[in-house]
Amino acid sequence: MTNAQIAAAFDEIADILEFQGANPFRVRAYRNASRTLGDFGESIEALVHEGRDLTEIQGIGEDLAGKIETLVKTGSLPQLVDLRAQVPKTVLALMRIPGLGPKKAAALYRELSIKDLDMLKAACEAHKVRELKGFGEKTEETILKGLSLAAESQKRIYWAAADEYAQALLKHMRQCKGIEQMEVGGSYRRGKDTVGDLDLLVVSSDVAAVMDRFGAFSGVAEVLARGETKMVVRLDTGLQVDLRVVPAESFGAALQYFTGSKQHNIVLRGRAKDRGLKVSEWGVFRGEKYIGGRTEEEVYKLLDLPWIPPELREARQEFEWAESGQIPELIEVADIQGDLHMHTNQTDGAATLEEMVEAAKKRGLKYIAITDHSKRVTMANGLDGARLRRQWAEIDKLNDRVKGIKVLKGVEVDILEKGGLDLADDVLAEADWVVASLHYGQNQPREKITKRLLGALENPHVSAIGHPTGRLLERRSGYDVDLDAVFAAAKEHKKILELNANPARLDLDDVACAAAKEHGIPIVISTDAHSTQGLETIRYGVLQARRAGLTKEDVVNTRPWSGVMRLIGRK
Ligand code: DGT
Ligand code: CA
Ligand code: CA
Ligand code: ZN
Repeated sequence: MTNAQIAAAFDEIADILEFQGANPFRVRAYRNASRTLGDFGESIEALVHEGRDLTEIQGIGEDLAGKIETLVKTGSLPQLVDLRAQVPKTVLALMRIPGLGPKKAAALYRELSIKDLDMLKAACEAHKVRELKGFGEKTEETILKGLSLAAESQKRIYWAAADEYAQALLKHMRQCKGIEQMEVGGSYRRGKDTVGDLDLLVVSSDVAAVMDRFGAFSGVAEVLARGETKMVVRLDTGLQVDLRVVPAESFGAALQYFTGSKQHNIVLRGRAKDRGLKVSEWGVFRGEKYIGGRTEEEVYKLLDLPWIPPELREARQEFEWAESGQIPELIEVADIQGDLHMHTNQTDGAATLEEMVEAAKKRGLKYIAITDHSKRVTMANGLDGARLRRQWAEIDKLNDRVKGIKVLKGVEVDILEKGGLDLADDVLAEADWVVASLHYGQNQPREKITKRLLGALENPHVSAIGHPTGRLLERRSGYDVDLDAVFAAAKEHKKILELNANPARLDLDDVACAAAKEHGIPIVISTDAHSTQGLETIRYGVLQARRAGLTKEDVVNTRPWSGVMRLIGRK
């Protein structure tokens, strides 16, 4: 059982409890557990099998630890089975519609007896939904959009979850003798934020052995097809995995082809045609004659191109860059020197200030900013000016004591529904680093949301905007915001925009990050960690930054803190 699966179980418990109107703090405990487990760096299954004490994980008490053990050992959780039985399955699907969530789904079920997606669509189209308290015309539109989003993006998983499966699968396959080369291609290799299925490529002289081993991977629910070179399985979580066994002289060509993207491949085939060549998953050919394809480099070289990093293969600018020898030197995790967005147990984080600092230091970070929530975020026990100043006093003391890392006095200040910030300017003026984020009133019209963000960008104390579009992958599209106006204001007021590395956010996304770069706006990649494990999510952010074509220079937290300070005009 993967960490993602365990996290999903707790998330589902939270959803159903919230749907039933349970105590919000109980709901929150399951949500936090889900996040902690999802971010956790080691295999929880392995910890259970080693008999380790799970309460050592931050935010996991006796009760949750017991549930995790049951889940890992038996594959299911009685509490979740019970809860599921209390709510019709089709109603559970309602909650998953982007823009809905458990609370709204409960209202629809209670007030309009809406029990499934078809009824929901009909009710929206008949304008019945807008008459409910707390709903409006805008909500109806959001739900309809959400319905089509859900239909087209069925069962895509976060890249982070795909990575867990991919690594487990590779580990499993390495036990198979005779495998000469192996790689997972597809959207996974391109680092796309969500992944539809995994595409595994193998070179081996013993195809049958490879396929047998593949079919024995844990969690394979069904073998959908097994042919001479291709095999397809479906895991019990619904994820599909395609396997292709190819000859060594085709490995580069097959890896190139099955890495995609489809659009990138179409351009590549066009280039081949222009040169009187043909490229397929089997190699590069002149007429019937094979002329190469053992490595990807060879494929690209035969088409007069340098090798192109997989993250860039989306038929955006990569061919232009490749032709002119200007493929950006993409940022790497090792370039990151600081992390400027994280929470402690003063608000909704699981770890203490000291634990976060210790963990960051262990990761080799040179500086971090503690950015707990401000008071508007009541559910997270957000800080008012007085509590914040007390935390900052503690940070001062900590900096005297702890060597090798600088801890910055920060805050994630809420951008209020009515506009303006949640903390007074005289408080913000004392901070080293201020992230301004919007958490409430996300359904406001475009003009209003944009105005709120522009207001935050105008505030002289704000350093950066956190998760600027508010999207949650597969859950809700971002709020309606004029990003061009945000870019223009960020440029004018010399502000930084965040690429939130949380695998469910990745916000700004790759396309928006590339646009920000065009506008000359620096990006900060931040984990928004809510536990010490959360600090590890930085790699998901870096991967998205690579897809945006960002280099070390484009990302502010690759610089020493003094360099960041200069950029935000602080002394
Ligand atoms: P996914 O799985 O939906 O997240 O996205 P991909 O990109 O992994 O797509 P997938 O698994 O359907 O196919 C893997 C790669 O194989 C894809 O990126 C490009 C290549 N491919 C698949 N079908 C076609 C096709 O019809 N034409 C071309 N040119 N390439 C294809
Ligand atoms: Ca795929
Ligand atoms: Ca596939
Ligand atoms: Zn945050």
